[in-house]
Amino acid sequence: MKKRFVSIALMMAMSASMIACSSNADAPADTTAAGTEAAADTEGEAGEETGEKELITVGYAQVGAESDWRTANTESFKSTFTEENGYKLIFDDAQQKQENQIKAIRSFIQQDVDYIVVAPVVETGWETVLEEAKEAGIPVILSDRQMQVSDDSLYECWVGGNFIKEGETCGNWLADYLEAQGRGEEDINIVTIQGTIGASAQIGRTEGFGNILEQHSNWHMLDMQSGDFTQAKGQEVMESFLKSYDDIDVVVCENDNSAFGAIDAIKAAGKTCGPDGDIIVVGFDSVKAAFESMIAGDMNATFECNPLHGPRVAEIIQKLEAGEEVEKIQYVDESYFDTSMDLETILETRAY
Ligand code: GYE
Repeated sequence: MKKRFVSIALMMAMSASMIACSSNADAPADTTAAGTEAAADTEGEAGEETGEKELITVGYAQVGAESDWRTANTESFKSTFTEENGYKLIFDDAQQKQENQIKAIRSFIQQDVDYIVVAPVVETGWETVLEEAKEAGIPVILSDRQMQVSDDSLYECWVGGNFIKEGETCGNWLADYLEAQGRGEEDINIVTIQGTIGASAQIGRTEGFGNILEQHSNWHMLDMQSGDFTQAKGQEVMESFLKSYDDIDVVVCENDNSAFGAIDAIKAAGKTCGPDGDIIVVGFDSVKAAFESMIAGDMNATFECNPLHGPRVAEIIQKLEAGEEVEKIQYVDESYFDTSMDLETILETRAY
């Protein structure tokens, strides 16, 4: 396995030096030669092992199974990285614990996988294990959430949602919605059920919404607490908010599943929510169940975050296999949905 990586690294170094030497007529021919050599190496190795085309082994260190978004993300990887498509996937569910993810990455290194993909639970604390992967010559691709590392050559690239933008879209939506209701100047009491503290999706959404909050002196953030991106914790946090504050106008839930928990808590407390209710409920992700909740009149809006990263990561791996450059940071386009839209029709073709 490592032999193949060395060949690819060599190819990349060769093509980089060819680019540096400026364009000349020999360059394409040289590239082909290097490519053929690498391909021959790979085939030779595979022939010895299986007699068939060698599968690319990918270890995926997944966060957990905390939300509908996560389930869709896992499914996207499992249906993309199949043997039919030329891969062997080693999947690990870390149950939302960084220590489990670090263990999984170490085990991928031991198994000498070709690529390690990580959806990091939180942003910090990864340097050591990434250095171990680098020493072993295994490229690391980040997907979904980001990592803060002092040396960003420790990973190849990252693909995921723009969480700050999602938070800002949510804030701007709320401003327009209140304005349209003639509540633009009213004092608005807001609570936030945050995601897992330290996760990119929490950090970005809190920051993005905060950027818009700052522009509205009549908006008051009463409290922010983590619901860990789960329905059960979302419900617990909302129950405690409702006990502490009797005039909540808006609950910002940093994912749809925590919004579902919040809605249960609101109803259990004898209050109402949604477009005709006491409390405005917004979430992030735009999973199918959020459409159902909006159609039922419980939720007001959901800000999209696309979980279908399997094919995106496969494309990155194919580019790396071909010795091509990949963009370091790759954002996915996202939208939002609210009850002013034809949600039934959108739901019919919704992929997650
Ligand atoms: O919003 C949430 C999940 O990191 C974008 O993680 C992801 C978030 C997503 O648990 O539902």
